[in-house]
Amino acid sequence: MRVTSASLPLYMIRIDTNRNLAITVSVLSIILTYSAGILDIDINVYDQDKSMSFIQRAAALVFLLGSQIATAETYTTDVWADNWFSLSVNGSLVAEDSVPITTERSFNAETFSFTAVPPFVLGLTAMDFKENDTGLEYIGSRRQQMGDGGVILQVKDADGETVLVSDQNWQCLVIHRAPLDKSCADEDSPVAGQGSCGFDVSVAPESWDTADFDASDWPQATQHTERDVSPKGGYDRISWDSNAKLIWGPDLETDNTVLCRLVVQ
Ligand SMILES: [Ca+2]
Ligand SMILES: [Ca+2]
Repeated sequence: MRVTSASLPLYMIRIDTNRNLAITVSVLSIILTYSAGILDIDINVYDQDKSMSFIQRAAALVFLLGSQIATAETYTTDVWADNWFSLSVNGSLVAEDSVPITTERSFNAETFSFTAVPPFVLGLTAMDFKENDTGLEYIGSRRQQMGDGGVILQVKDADGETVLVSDQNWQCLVIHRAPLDKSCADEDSPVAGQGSCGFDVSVAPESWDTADFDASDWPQATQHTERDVSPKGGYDRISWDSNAKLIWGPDLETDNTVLCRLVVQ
């Protein structure tokens, strides 16, 4: 095509229109894919033989997103932890304790909201503070001790109804246990891995907080009494549902990091 001065503006408009359309389609597909990721929608499940055109896939994704957004619920959650927690939904982090675990006496309650479409998986990571792999704190001082943990959670729907709580229906896997012999706490110079100060540490299993993970061999959570945990620092600020229980691994003192999981139908 011979571009004359008269046809140039029209030509440029056409290029711009095509480019804008391409940019719009690209941006739209990024937003759709991102939204689908948040809502855990995989369009490939519906287009396994990849026979749909781009437009058909985009239209199907819009439809699926619309139906999912229509059923998405907003949940308000209260958590109190000794000493630290994080919470994920289907493997995506939704909240993290705002007080670092290294803060002395980091006992605090947190209230936050998340949006999810049932069924979904809640993954609660909870940690008791320890100075090192002895599992002890205040090492070398007169207060040298094992320290103890405990976490409680309740979730309310948009109407303010409590829809789930922490209790023995959760499953909790201990991934940091120390010391293996409690007499370690009485040693003058406790060293991790020596004498009574053995430890049992493992990494969090891959995708442990997603629906595909098989947690059938995980133990149930252990419920602990208020008397045993003696919760403080923000615990009384929350009006806890009577069914919400303090949970942890079996041992409040030597179980230092626990992964707790619940499938919400
Ligand atoms: Ca503690
Ligand atoms: Ca401990």
